[in-house]
Amino acid sequence: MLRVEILTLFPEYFRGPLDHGTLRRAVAGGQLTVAVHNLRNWAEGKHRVTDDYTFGGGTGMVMKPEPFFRAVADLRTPGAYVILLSPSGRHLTQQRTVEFAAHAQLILLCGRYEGVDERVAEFLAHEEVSIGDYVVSGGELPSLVLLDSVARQLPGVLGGGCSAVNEESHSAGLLEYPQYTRPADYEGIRVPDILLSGNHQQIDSWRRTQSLLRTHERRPDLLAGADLSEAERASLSAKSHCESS
Ligand code: 9D3
Repeated sequence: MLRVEILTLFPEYFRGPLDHGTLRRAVAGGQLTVAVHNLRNWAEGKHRVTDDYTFGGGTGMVMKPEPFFRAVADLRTPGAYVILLSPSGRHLTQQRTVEFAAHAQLILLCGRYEGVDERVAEFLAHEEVSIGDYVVSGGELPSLVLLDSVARQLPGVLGGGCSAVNEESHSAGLLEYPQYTRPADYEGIRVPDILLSGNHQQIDSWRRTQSLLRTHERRPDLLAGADLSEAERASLSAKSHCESS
């Protein structure tokens, strides 16, 4: 059982995603509990202000540290792992979601405005996580991306054919091969003949080749860490020579 606390100024934002698909199933199945908390509950004063001007000058507001520190102090249990969603964090990877899923409690801190007082990152969060090199308006969507991905790793959440363990090892670190379903001919656009042949050895070989070519073309960065045979490496390396000359 994983327990997740989300700290945000927009708790209503989370209703839809938590009520559908993987996350709803994980909660209903008892593998996950999620509590969304309004950070304003830990803000002080009549107006419960959570942001302030930035020391040193500059445009935009920064989120104050105290509400985060007080909220985490109230919500943490002994196994707590605190993550600040931040554009300055290390990128989320499948490997990291597997590791996050092994904790007893995750506390996800969502920032708004131009950012969060650095002391939250340095002294409260165990780490900062980004979902990629593009700007979104706050930590809410990133925290849902992380949470959905982590929930898929919890034992018993996925069920069916493809277990979480297989999700990475299946593709051996390569992009997936193209998939098709009926009709075999849509307005003259045909599914590759080989997939209709019933020859499973040839189908497997075609799929492997498609994965390799796609990865080579779209994500060559993945090839270094992928599980390739000597022959496959040689074949792609020959291909690279042709392209560059
Ligand atoms: C990097 C842009 N910042 C300097 C101009 C300002 C800023 C914009 C948007 C600071 C924070 C945000 C809100 N984004 C997040 O909190 C965030 C995020 C993201 O924007 N992209 C990828 N991953 C993440 S995780 C949290």
